[in-house]
This record gives sequence, structure tokens and C-alpha cells, in this order.
Amino acid sequence: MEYTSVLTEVRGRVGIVKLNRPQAMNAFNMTLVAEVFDALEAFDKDENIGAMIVTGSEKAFAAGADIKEMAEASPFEMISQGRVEKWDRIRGIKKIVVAAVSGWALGGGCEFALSCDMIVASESAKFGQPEITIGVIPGAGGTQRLARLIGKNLTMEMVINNRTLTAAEALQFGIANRVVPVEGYLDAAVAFAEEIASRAPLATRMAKDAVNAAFETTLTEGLKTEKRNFYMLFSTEDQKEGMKAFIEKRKPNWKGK
Ligand code: DAK
Repeated sequence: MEYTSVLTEVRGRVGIVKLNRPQAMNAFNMTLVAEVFDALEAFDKDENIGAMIVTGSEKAFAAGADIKEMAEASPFEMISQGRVEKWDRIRGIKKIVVAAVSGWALGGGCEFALSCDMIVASESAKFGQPEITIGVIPGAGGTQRLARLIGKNLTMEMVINNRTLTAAEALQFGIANRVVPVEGYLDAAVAFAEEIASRAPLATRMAKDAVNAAFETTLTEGLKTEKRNFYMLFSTEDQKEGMKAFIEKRKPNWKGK
């Protein structure tokens, strides 16, 4: 597929998807949403890719959904365009997706970063849910994912009072995994993702699935998912290789099988 609003790049075993609508602060119009998820799904299927990064520009990760595109929409149009289903494609990605966030991550941009698996933020990153200022509320998971991550009261403040979090606050409250200098922030994210990509692929996938279960089910169900995934990994060549390599005091050679 030819992309008009994203750029893709491969560095080592890391696939990078760069949001590229600089004229609109990388606001998500329908084209951008479709292209981002197409690119992520293509990397997800590619055996040479071990982890993915989504990023924007230094100034803006993404300033939310495209306000100009949806300003006149009716509820019926929003539903029939399948907007929710389109954004939900992120939940089908099996490999780890790291958001490399610099500058504005607002509205749907913040929600998109939150729906990735981990976040590397540059010192200039700013996370906010300003939808209330345009008469709506977050619609791509912000109220739910933020409340689970940072608790109810701060989420209320962000969603109702348009409180924006700095990169340092995002780190403090557990939204960002790392904060790095603006200069070279993407290289830092690539190094972070390379480490992920060097892990046993199937175990990484099962780990992501188990951790996500903690956000979606009861403790009992989550523990069942974890145990099932743990036992399943004993059917893989990589489990045999990983344990053998430990005993033989050498580095494992992962096959993803
Ligand atoms: N949409 C459309 N255009 C945008 C935009 C946006 N969200 N954000 C910025 N732009 C455009 C500006 O209109 C301007 O275009 P021109 O006037 O030059 O044509 C250009 O980008 C540069 O922006 P500024 O001139 O405003 O630049 P500044 O540096 O002064 O300010 C800013 C940057 C990011 C602080 C500011 O642009 C801003 O506040 N932007 C809007 C942020 C915002 O309110 N975001 C929330 C949008 S609502 C859902 C999925 C997703 C969503 C909902 C449901 N479902 C699955 C159901 C998400 C909703 C949202 O995100």
C-alpha cells in the first residue's frame, strides 16, 4: 500500500511508523488512522521485525483526531464510518509497540500513545485530553486507560480541567517508561525497542497477552491467562533453547518457534 500520511522505516529488527501530517500537527484523519494500522499490521506479520515504534515529529506526536474532519459529523455518520472499530485495530497487534512521543500528545494522540505497550517520551512531551474544551470527551479509551494507569482523581483533572502532564509528570505517574533528551529521542526509542526485539518472540507475545489481561479481567481470570501462556511456552523450541543455553552458559539463539 502507498502511504500519504505515514512514513515507514526499518532499523535492525525494529519497524518504525512515523505519523506525517505536519500541516495538521499529525491530527488523525481517517486516512492517517487507516495507514497507521495498516503499517503496524504489516510489521506485525513480518518475521524480520521483533518490535515496533510509532512516532510523530519533535513538535507533535499527534494533536488528536482531526477536528476539521469531524466537526459537522452526526452520531450516525460517526458510527457508520466505523471509527471505533478502526481505532480498535491497535488491540489486535501481537508484537510490542513502543510510542516515541515528543511534543504534543493530545486527545486521540494521547489515547493512541496510551494504547501502545510502552512509551518513551522526549523531555518536551506533553500529554493531555483537551476534548472538553471543544465540547466533547475522550472517545478512544482515554477515560478508561488513564483511570487504570494514573487513578481516578488525576484522570478527572485531565479530562475535566484540561490538565496537561509534562514528560517528567508522565514518568512520575507511570505513563512514560523513559524520558530522554529531545535530541536523539527516536534513537533512544529504537535502542529501547531493539532490546525488546532481541527477546524470545513467542514468550514476548505471551507476556504482552498476560499483562494486558490484568487490565481486562478479574484477578482469577488473569491468573488463568498467565498460567495457560506459561504452560503453552513449554511447547516451543525457544523454551528448550533458552533453558539449555542457560545451563550451557551461552546466549540463546531464538527461532520464534
Ligand atoms: N485537528 C485538525 N487540525 C489541527 C488539530 C486537530 N486536532 N490540531 C492542530 N491542527 C491544525 C491547526 O488547525 C493548524 O492548521 P492551520 O490553521 O495552519 O490550517 C495547524 O494544525 C497548526 O496548529 P496551531 O496553529 O494550532 O499550532 P500551535 O502550535 O499554536 O498549537 C496545539 C498546537 C496542538 C496546542 C493546537 O493546535 C491544539 O490545541 N490542537 C487541538 C488539540 C485538541 O483539541 N485535540 C483533541 C481533538 S478531539 C474516537 C477516536 C478518537 C477521538 C475520539 C473518538 N473514536 C474511536 C470514537 C479523538 C478525539 C480528539 O482527539
